[in-house]
Amino acid sequence: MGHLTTFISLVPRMATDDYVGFTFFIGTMAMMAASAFFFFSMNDFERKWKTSVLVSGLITFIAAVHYWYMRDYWIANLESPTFFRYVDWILTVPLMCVEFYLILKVAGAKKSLMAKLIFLSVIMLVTGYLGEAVYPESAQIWGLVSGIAYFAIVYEIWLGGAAKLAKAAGGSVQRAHKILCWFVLVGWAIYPIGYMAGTPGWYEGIFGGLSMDVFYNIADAINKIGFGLVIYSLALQQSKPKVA
Ligand SMILES: *C/C=C(C)/C=C/C=C(C)/C=C/C1=C(C)CCCC1(C)C
Repeated sequence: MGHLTTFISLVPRMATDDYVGFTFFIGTMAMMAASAFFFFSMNDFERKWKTSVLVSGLITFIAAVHYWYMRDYWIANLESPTFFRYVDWILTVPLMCVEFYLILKVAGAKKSLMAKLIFLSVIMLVTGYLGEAVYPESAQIWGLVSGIAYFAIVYEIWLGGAAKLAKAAGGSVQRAHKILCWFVLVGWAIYPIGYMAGTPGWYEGIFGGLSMDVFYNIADAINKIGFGLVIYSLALQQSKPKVA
């Protein structure tokens, strides 16, 4: 009996109102399932689109691995896994920038567009990390700098060079680009809300004490899986149907 009790106590106890833990578990499973879906479907497409769908799968796979760690970290410490969170983002967000480049290549997108978006995303994430983890007393200033980099990304894809390329590409590429733009404008805007819910500042308390990680987890599921599905359906439209 003694042995049995020891064994049982190794299984973590989860509170039924632990929404952070709940969304970490769901998030892990969703990212794993999405990765399997993208990886297994990738060979249905022509070479060019295969790469795009592969990148969709890499984004959700990298997230799945980090969610696995974050889930464990949360269970063990009931504390925000900030380190794993940002390692995940610093890998996956630049890959999302790569997706913009890959779909706009048909209209002649240059590597410099990709480099610009990646550069802005790194500024956005590094300053966000500094505000969240290193200098929380000046979280508002770091958050502001991060927000400016975020708006520069939004500008580039909605109105800047990427927008012009999307227009030149026309058809289903232009439509997919537009949907990705909406993801960045609306879906990505959930992150600064999570940041405000979890860092000190004038905005403290306006999010009703909802946990930062709940915002981040919901946003990740929407953005990573949704983004991937937009790419998947574009690849589907662009590939000739396979002869049965
Ligand atoms: C898959 C992960 C994604 C798409 C993560 C995106 C993260 C952001 C858009 C974060 C933005 C932030 C701000 C705009 C200001 C406050 C600090 C951040 C890093 C939360």
